[in-house]
Amino acid sequence: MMKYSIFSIVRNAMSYHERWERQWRSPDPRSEYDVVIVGGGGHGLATAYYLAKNHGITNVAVVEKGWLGGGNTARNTTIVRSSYLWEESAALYDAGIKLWENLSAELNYNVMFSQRGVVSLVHSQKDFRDVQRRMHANRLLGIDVEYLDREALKREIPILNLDCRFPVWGGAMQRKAGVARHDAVAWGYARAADRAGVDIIQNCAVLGIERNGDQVTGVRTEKGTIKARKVAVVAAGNTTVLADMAGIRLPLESHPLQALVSEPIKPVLDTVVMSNAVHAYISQSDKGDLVIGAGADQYVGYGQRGSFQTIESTVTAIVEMFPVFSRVRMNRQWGGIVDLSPDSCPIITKTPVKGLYFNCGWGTGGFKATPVSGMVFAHTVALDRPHGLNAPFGLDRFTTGRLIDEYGAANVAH
Ligand code: FAD
Ligand code: PYC
Repeated sequence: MMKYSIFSIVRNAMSYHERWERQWRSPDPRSEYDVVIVGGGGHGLATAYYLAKNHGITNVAVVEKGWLGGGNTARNTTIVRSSYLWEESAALYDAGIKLWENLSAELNYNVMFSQRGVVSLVHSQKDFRDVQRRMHANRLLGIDVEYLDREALKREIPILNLDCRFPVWGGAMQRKAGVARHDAVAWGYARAADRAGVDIIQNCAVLGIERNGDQVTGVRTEKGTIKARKVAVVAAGNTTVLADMAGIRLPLESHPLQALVSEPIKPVLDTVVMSNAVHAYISQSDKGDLVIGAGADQYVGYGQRGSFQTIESTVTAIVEMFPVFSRVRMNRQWGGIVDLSPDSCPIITKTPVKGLYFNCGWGTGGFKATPVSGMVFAHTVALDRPHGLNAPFGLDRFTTGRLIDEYGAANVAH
């Protein structure tokens, strides 16, 4: 694999950039693998990478029905933070931030992780209590969240209109939080996994999960049957479709979640601003576009679109908080299908079918967890037992009642 560096850029400039290597191969599927991963989003590709890197398992295929990162991985608004309420989730997401901090160097791929801070606005006494509770819980766990009052907020974000329809009282800021480049994450993991010997098979939907009694034996795909000792499903909004194929019911609902971006403008916003109360959030990409997100559409469905009233209420809220953007034109709008679990936490688990594993339920917040999700899922699949970080996130919590309620901390997108 060609190492990316200033020297490779110069060398390739000499040949008019016509000699860059392909980043990964496109092999035909073999008849059998040790592990088949269903879903070539960030989580599936990261799982393949950590299976190879941490467990030496390289006889692996990632089977993707579309193209890499065409699911939620490249449809999301890229917020990375660890400001969750409960110990179990804060520990998981904070371990994720540590992986993000070294990811570009580790993958030799610029994932543009930018720790520009994420602020959650407070508009009422209720918001204040929620945010303070979460902030104190975070600080006890060593997570860097601080409260900014109105004056401090105005200094941080001069263009924020504090006296909008729901006046802003202040906000909780995590400075280590930020954004990353979504498709680069998928591509960086794909390139590194391919290098380790993983076969990445695109345009190949899984149509069935094959089993012999209570043992998984492989997957039936558009390109034929592929045998596997283990099948690891990481299919986000399509998870329950795959679970049905194996005769398993999972406590998930699939909802559209949408986002929109504006035309590029000069840099005016250097932090991410979220408001739980008005269900809107905004950041500015390195390219200059305003990246705007909304609350999830309340109906279930698989259409990657979303409803007009959500766009309208989101844009209204953004313009009230940032009147300076009132004449900016929006360029594109889209939806992704998110897999919402009852406690807004992921499910990273073995199943009653031996050799079959699911990693799902990340809902509106899984981009930030891509590295850590891949790392702990690879551990679960390789060793047939959870990593300490994902042990609390098994399926059994829905029968024991040990739910980890992160509905509030899941933030604006709910
Ligand atoms: P995906 O990238 O969706 O990958 C799953 C893959 O499985 C897809 O590529 C799909 O094609 C494939 N697949 C499905 N069925 C099959 C099949 N039968 N056969 C083969 N392949 C199949 N999270 C954050 O942390 N921060 C945010 O700011 C944020 N914003 C968001 C904004 C929006 C608009 C959306 C939609 C989501 C947002 N999220 C955010 C959530 C985040 O995007 C997801 O949790 C995360 O990307 C899930 O990654 P994944 O790899 O599991 O899923
Ligand atoms: O998890 O922080 C988050 C988030 C913001 C928008 C969508 N998800």
